Amino acid sequence: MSANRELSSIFQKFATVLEISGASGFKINAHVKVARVLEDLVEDIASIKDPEALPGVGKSSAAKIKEYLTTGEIKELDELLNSIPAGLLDLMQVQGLGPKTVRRLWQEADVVDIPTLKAAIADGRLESMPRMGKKTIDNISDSLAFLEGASARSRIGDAMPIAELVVTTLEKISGVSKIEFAGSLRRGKETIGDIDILASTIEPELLAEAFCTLKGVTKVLVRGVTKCAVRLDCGMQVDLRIVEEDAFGAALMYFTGSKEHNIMVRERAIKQNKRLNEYGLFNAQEACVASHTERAMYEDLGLPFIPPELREGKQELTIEHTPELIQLEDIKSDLHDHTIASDGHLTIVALAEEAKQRGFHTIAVTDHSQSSVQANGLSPERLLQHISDIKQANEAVKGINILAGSEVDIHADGRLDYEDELLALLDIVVASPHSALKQDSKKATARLLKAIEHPLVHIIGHPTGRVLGKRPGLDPDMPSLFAAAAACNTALEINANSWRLDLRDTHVRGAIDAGAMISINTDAHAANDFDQLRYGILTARRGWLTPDKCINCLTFDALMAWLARSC
Ligand code: DGT
Ligand code: CA
Ligand code: CA
Ligand code: ZN
Repeated sequence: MSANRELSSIFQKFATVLEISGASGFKINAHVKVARVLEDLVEDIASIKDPEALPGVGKSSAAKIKEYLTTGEIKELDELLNSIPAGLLDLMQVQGLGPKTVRRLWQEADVVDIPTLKAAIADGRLESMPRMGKKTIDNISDSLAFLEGASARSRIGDAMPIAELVVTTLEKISGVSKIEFAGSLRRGKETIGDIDILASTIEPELLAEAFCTLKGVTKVLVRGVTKCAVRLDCGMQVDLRIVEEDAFGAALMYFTGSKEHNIMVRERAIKQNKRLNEYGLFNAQEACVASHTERAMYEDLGLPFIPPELREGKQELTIEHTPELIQLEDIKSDLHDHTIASDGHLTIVALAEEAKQRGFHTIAVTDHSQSSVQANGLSPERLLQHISDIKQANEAVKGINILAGSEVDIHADGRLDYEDELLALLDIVVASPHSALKQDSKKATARLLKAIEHPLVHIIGHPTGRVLGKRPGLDPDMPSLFAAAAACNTALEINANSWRLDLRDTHVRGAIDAGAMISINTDAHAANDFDQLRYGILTARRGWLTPDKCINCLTFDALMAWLARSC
């Protein structure tokens, strides 16, 4: 983490702890403001001599910044943290609990951590608190249950960079000839139980030593010359299996899984009078007929190479040819992105430059609409000004097309957050649900259908509004949405942000089977959000998406024609 971001999150935490402690609103806001300034700061804070010169940073905040940069801590924050029960901060992870409520729970119901919160719900203490309705308590219970169910697995956005770092670190160890990650991560699942790494080496002791002493290892669970397992400080477990180079393909296939896929492939081998395991594929005479590469293994079984993302034990063994699944390089545009006009961190021009660097021919500026107050959504007047600013930027920046768009809220009843006359002025309209995400399935279906059928809507953004491990989102009747999207030629988004991945893999499959078009977007609020595109691609591939069904793969002219489609 850069010093800017690290400090920004420390000031955010400072503000939270102040609020829990009952500090004045003025003091809390001052800390929130500094957190924002630091997050948006382009230069490295460590290189700034006098932080007080930054707008929004006062004398005492500047002193804290300096203290942190020189000592690595802020004494006042440490003292403050020591003055409140440590478990109160854990409560902040419960969706729907903010610092104000946490303070009330602590002061009025003796709640100090998650276990005492559960006890307080169970024994009725919460219910007896003034201004604490049954609905609020039910929401807290739901969030607690969701938090528990989700905590065992990690999001792919957290696991992937760790696995890649482990692989790039270990491939430099002397003797290592092959190393790759396998398991659910290689299959691109949205959450990962543990990271599985496979390696071949002529010096297993050396590799085991390097693995067990990797940075971040807090516990060595297994240490041997064929298998090691460690726990990292982030809580994730990493398994390493050291296999013979000759059998790398067989081992990679086995440990990539899924278990269900392995079972199906093994049954196929048995029908052919062969035996399949993690060491190879063997014929009736026990001679190894394939083990080097996965491709050779599948070929000998009479199968095309099956991309890891399809190996879920579904219909993947029925394919005759390897499908040309979508790849990162196929994406030529990003059609859902934010700027400083709403809650993004980039200007229109900076956003366009980022998109250009990534080889896109088009970027759509789709800031939030008026009802998204917390995201600084644009009033109709501001949107009109924004459209003209975007058009101006489009003239000024060469080598990329900038579309004027909006991410317009879909209200609970399906109405859109701007009048049609205003929406008609835009190049592109992404309509997304942001609020009322707990409405029942019937209402959610009607709501989304109305948006899909709206003639000015091009894309439905993050259709369910789920956030992994935090909230389940809407639960509409997906097949009827897919059918409507196909009929109206409205694209459904795969929001590539690894917190969302919405549509999810199984939805993508359903949508394209129904004939709907897909759009994969990063929903970028900052430059590095573009790096999340890969997770959207993995999700798309798990849904068997090919580039011809994705509007982000169209050429500029074809995209403009698609946007102008009548429906
Ligand atoms: P995860 O870690 O829960 O996200 O999911 P995976 O798929 O990575 O599962 P994991 O780590 O337990 O095992 C890695 C692979 O090893 C798995 O995908 C398939 C293979 N494997 C593990 N246990 C078995 C088994 O009992 N039978 C078969 N056929 N394969 C197995
Ligand atoms: Ca695994
Ligand atoms: Ca494992
Ligand atoms: Zn957005």
